Amino acid sequence: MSAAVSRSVLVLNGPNLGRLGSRQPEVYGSADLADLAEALVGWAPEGWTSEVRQTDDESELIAWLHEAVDTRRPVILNPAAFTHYSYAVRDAAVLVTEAGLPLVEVHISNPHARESFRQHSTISAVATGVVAGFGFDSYRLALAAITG
Ligand code: DHK
Repeated sequence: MSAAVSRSVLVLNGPNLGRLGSRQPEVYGSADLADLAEALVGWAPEGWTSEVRQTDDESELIAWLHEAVDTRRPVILNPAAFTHYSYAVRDAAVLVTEAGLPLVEVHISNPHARESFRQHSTISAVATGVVAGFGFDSYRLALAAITG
């Protein structure tokens, strides 16, 4: 039997998401990651917490996924552009789900309604589930799926 799953959710965000608030607001909205972290506090059920992180660095994102495995934390992952080409992030995501931990892939926009290069995800096939196209509500829905 595997160890218990933590109630502290890692909310990991990939490249350029540190620019939320000013980056293409017509696509990504005008709220930033601090607003997301605050919203997640309100969305978390009693006894659950979340921690929002962002990096433009693929190796740092992979290290955080390894950390999730080692500390048995569920993951909400917006891999941003890494979604579309990173086999290294995919391989790290597999470690999370194969450890019996939920990993929900999220996107603020709906990549399927955008450029063709965004319509392939290396992550989706190894994620527990995917939520896309609902703005920051994509994260709310992912949190609801994890906290059940
Ligand atoms: C964010 C990005 O930065 C893009 O590279 C993805 C995703 C879509 C989002 O909608 O959150 O294509």
